Amino acid sequence: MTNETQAQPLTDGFHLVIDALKHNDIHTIFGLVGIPITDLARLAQAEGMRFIGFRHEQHAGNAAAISGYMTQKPGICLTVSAPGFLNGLTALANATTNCFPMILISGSSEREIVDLQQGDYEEMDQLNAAKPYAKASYRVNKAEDIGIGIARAIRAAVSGRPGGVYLDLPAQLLGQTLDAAHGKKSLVRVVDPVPRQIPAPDSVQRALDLLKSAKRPLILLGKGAAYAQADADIRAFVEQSGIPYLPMSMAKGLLPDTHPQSASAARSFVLAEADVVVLIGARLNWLLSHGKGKTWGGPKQFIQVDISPTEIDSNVAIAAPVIGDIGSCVSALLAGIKTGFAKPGAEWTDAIRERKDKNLAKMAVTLDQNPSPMNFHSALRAIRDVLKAHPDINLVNEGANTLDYARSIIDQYQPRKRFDSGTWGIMGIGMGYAIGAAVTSGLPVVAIEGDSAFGFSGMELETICRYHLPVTTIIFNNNGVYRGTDVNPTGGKDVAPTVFVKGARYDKMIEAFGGIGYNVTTPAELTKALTEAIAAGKPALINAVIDETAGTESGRLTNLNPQSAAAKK
Ligand code: ADP
Ligand code: TZD
Repeated sequence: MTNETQAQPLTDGFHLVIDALKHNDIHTIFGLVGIPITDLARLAQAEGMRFIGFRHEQHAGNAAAISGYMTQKPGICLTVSAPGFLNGLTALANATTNCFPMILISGSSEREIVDLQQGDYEEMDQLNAAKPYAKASYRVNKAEDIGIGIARAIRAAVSGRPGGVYLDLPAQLLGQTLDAAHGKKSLVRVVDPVPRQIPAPDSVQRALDLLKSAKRPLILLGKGAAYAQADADIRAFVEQSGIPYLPMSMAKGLLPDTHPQSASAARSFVLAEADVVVLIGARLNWLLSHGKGKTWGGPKQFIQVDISPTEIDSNVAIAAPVIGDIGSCVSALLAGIKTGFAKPGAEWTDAIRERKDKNLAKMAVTLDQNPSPMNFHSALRAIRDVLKAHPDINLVNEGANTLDYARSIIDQYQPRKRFDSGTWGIMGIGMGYAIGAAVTSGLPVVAIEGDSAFGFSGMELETICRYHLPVTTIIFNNNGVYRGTDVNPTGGKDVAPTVFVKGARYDKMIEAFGGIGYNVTTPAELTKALTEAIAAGKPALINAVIDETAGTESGRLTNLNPQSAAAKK
């Protein structure tokens, strides 16, 4: 582009956005086009970036978020204004809640019309709508500020506690021109976006002193620990301390689930009995019963390793906070135990082993059964056995019963390979996470989905087929939300609120887009279909017919239903 009068080469807002992203080694955009960002997407592709186009912005946002979690680089989601932005906002809020770094970039209407509420096409005050749900929100008004705007967004997303950042780009900004040399100079490459944050030595000493006094210590690994990519030191800390550990669902695989120190199969026992618990990148939120009550049994003291100082004492008093990045904190704790640490006594570790053996033996009996129709357990046994041979496969998992059972039955062997409903227990992450994981890793994905959970993002099967992604989706089809047997008490013609079309054939959905569909009713058929689908490396969907009476209402969260909670009082 040139300026006619001065014959100076020009650039514009479109080019500067692309240049700024590339300048920071960001080469993929997940999004959905329309006014005013279609040309931005076209240009990104023309300039060598990958643009993955979705059917709904929420799933593009989820793909960006999971990509951020996998790489420590913010995933980018690009949407149109108002409704497109709002669809993406769900994913941005979910990313912030889960501490995943992503940037939602949305085109917006002109300020002068929005601010006077004069009724523009898809008019909305997006910046203010984003603020409560994002870690940070910015608007760029001048093309020469695009470089600094993208730099701020990147730094805000990944530094400290990661989260979702909103970047508002008004339509007229994209068309603004600028002298090309000036434009080039305005780009900013973010230096050290994820700086190490070294813990204070006295905080490390306090934690070590407490740990050394423990009789029944326990390490609890959360997805912050997986995110931190400090895998070797975390493993060394666990192994050299000899302390039993529990992984939260997305921390599974940080150490292989088959590790002898894993206390997963004795979860209730260790949570109740431990006297000192080391939380590493895990919050004491609802997923951990807020650190109190029956789950946690007798008195205990906590050591909490986290990058966010305000996380400390959020639910219960923390005796020894260690604030810093997990890599630096764990390496300091590891150095501390190397200079002298007595491994936990046999009384504690033997008691855990006994519980584990008992629970695993009980589970083995359940898993070995072959009921007809197939139930959650027999189907998951089949999947578990196939996945054993593919330790590097990415696993996506959502649903209620489908989530709860798969989490405990399917072993993970490598870090950052399990992506699930996370902190909110949200349904709808399935196909977005699957696409994000496949695109980011270049490795196969298996998504284990409740039939209800799948419905939230099912249309993205077309996206999976369009980009030829090696994603196998397995639907646990039990004809409804939780199960398929509820009846309408009035005898009226509407089915019960939890019930779907009986005998639905989800496998036919993927066939519509050229993918491979399987309909299976036995574990043997499921084994065959999954083995074949993984080997083919092509989009596939397995409709696994599950006993419609097998599920429990709300999976394992029955206590959160108001009626059952009230009944307990
Ligand atoms: P889970 O759901 O697995 O229990 P959470 O999402 O509740 O895990 O907790 C993750 C925690 O990890 C958050 O409190 C977050 O601040 C922290 N965190 C994330 N990344 C890092 C990091 N690099 N260093 C230290 N803490 C981190
Ligand atoms: N909407 C959103 C966005 N998130 C939610 N968690 C829910 C609704 C409520 N919900 C659950 O918590 S689990 C679930 C819903 C609708 C679906 C359970 O049914 P399923 O799984 O078929 O996916 P199972 O295995 O049959 O229980």
